[in-house]
Amino acid sequence: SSVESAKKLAAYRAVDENFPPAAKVVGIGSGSTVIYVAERIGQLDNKSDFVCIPTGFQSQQLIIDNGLRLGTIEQFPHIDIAFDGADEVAPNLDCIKGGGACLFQEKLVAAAADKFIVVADYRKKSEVLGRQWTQGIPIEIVPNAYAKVINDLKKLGAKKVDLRSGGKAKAGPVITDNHNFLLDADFGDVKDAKKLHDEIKALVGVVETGLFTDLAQKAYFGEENGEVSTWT
Ligand code: DER
Repeated sequence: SSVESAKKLAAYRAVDENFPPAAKVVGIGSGSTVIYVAERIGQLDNKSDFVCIPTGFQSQQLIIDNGLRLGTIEQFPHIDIAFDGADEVAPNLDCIKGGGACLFQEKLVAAAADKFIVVADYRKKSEVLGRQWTQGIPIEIVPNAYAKVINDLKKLGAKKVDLRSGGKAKAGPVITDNHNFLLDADFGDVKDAKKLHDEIKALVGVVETGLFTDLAQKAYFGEENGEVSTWT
């Protein structure tokens, strides 16, 4: 499909243009676009020169499946470059992430990286966060705080807050790789992502938000016409 080829185009171009020859520690994100990042890095002939740090179980499996060396963030708390997908990207490179429920370790790796590159298909480009991604801002919380945090988010202005359900995959709420729950909070257009992040992060019970601000240096978008565009 044009979406899948757009993801691959963005991922391959991002790796080809940014992978440092002397890289020692590389962050690998989660989701379906980053699959192509791991695939492209797996084609490098100096694979034994660096370790890859996962952002969850799926990411860890990507590293293993592509014959890459697996490291932990405990061993390598400083990361040279990290690649990850996003659910939505604004022109200033603020992102909404967490559609895949991996936002905590994704943000930990992105924050530990000298360089953080976002790879996405054309659907993720947005004028204002919250306009293309209408499923709400993913927020990781400590499980027993969910009722309180839902109330707090509504007081902050959220129009709707859902405890993310496992759907057909699992009765009851999604449990993250960090053994927490996820809320999806709809705040409509997010004009100031940093301000909203700070307000949400301050709520007792919140572990981390899917608002990624001041983290990405560059975003690669695979376009429907087979081109790749970038925002910096
Ligand atoms: O959860 C995330 O932020 C992931 O990066 C994911 O949502 C990216 O989506 P993708 O599967 O479209 O790459």
